[in-house]
Amino acid sequence: MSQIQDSLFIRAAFSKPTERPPVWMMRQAGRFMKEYWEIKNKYSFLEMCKTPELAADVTMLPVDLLGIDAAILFSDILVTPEAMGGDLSFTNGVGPKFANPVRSKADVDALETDITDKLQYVADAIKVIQQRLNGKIPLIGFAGAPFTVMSYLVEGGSSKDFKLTKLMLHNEPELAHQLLSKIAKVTVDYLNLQIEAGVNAVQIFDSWAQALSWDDYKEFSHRYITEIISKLNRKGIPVISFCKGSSVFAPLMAEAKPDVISIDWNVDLLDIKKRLPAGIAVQGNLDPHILYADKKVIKDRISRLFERMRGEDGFIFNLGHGIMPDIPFDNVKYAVELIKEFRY
Ligand code: 1CP
Repeated sequence: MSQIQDSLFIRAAFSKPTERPPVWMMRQAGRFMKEYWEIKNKYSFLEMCKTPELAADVTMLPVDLLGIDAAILFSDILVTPEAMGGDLSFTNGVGPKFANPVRSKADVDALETDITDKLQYVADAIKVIQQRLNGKIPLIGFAGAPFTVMSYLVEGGSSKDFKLTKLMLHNEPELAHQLLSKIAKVTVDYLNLQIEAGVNAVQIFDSWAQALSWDDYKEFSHRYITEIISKLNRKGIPVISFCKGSSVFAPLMAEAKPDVISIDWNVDLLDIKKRLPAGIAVQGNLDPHILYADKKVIKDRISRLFERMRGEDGFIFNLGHGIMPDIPFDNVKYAVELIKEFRY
């Protein structure tokens, strides 16, 4: 067996026995590290994503400084809608903006779906990262799920209530489906490009699915995630499905046949795992706010989660969502070290 297939992360993702849970953290390659800011102060965010050596430098920060069990490609879910024709900018303190939001049939028709050439820089970054990782730990690639990506295109940026996006789902469902189908096609090609370039796992981020009712989630999100997963060249590559709202949607998410479901912090992790079909691993689900708290609280909550999951195959330690930018680095390092000391 190759070194990577035998790693803690890949074994846990395929629900095989491990001596302890592997650990990585969503948004581990980011703003809570001063070393990130040393790079970010010199380049724009998109320059960092599009320059393979810089993307590799940032990807490697949590590998070298935290000793996590899996690396995640430094990029963003919004590089696919940018490649489709979105005029994207990131401004400090403002977040992402699309200057040309997608609101009409003409806007949807204008979006391109042949994007692999434009996203070649991601394949190049993956190759540089794999040289640096040198088989030490697996590399996770990722993309946004169609509904979450759609929300940025339609709103023109981040949103609190997804008013325009949901209005499109409800008043113009055919147009919404046309847009979601285009994003789904691009996402399949993009994830297969990442697999071809050498990632060892992929994660689909449906960060804002929680905004949807059960029926709308089924019709406008789940259906496209199912389509994407069914079209991935996934031999030996575990697929992780993440959404905020997984404590409700997980049984449905399982029907899309991912290998792992990443669970938010609203639910007891063992209870939800028991409600899923055998062979689906879970990832999660510490409330990221715990990492703001005192070390004794961090230790208590992490130990509690470990004890709850003790003896279960198919458990990847992670947060219920990403690390916030102002979480103290020391606390994150402490949490990772603690988890790495556990033994089943
Ligand atoms: O996890 C990692 O460390 C790898 C890098 C990564 C990932 C997986 C980044 C870097 N972004 C993402 C995915 C991403 N981007 C998601 C899904 C994951 C999640 O839900 O946390 C989402 C929703 C985005 C969109 C996005 N990118 C926002 C807006 C969030 C919102 O509230 O609407 C912002 C601010 C970004 C920029 C971004 N992406 C990544 C970083 C480090 C940053 C900050 C850039 C900066 O330094 O200013």
